Amino acid sequence: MTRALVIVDVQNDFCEGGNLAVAGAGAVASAISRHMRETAYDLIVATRDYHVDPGEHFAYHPDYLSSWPVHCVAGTKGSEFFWALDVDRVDAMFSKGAYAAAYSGFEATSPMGETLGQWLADRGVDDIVVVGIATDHCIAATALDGVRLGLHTTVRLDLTAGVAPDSTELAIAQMKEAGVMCAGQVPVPV
Ligand code: VGL
Repeated sequence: MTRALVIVDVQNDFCEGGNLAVAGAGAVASAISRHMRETAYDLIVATRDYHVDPGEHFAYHPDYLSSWPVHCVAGTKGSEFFWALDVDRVDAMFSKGAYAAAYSGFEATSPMGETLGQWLADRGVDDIVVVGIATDHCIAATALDGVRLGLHTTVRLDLTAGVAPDSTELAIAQMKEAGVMCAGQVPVPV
């Protein structure tokens, strides 16, 4: 098996102090960096939400389900990776969401224009471990696409943070139903 770690959206705006902060996200960033030091992966990739004008994905009165406060605008501090994420270990970076909502990391493309799925396939990756933010949105969408693409897909719940408990629980049930391996426990933010 060729195994890749897929780090989803560990960006300033999703961490404490950001425009769409998810409780516990900063601690998850540190835990992912520790995990990278302790675990051997063939490849490590990171995705980022990178919005220019994503239409109704942004709203002044967001519902926090399908519309959100302005976040991860391309070129702003909020779109940068959170400081505690050790980006030196990342082999390739993929951006998504310029002109429309894009929850799945598989909608993201490299600076060369390759999709994440193509990039992984070209390198023979058949096993992915998905970590990052947010469990109930971008993690779930990425893991479900991983299974659809025929990849052995694991989510390390202990290396994720969710927007809300109910939608996180629902997302975990949907992922398990689809054949995603869900390992570890959802962290309880302090
Ligand atoms: C995300 C809400 C809006 C995520 C992105 O990364 O899970 N959540 N945009």
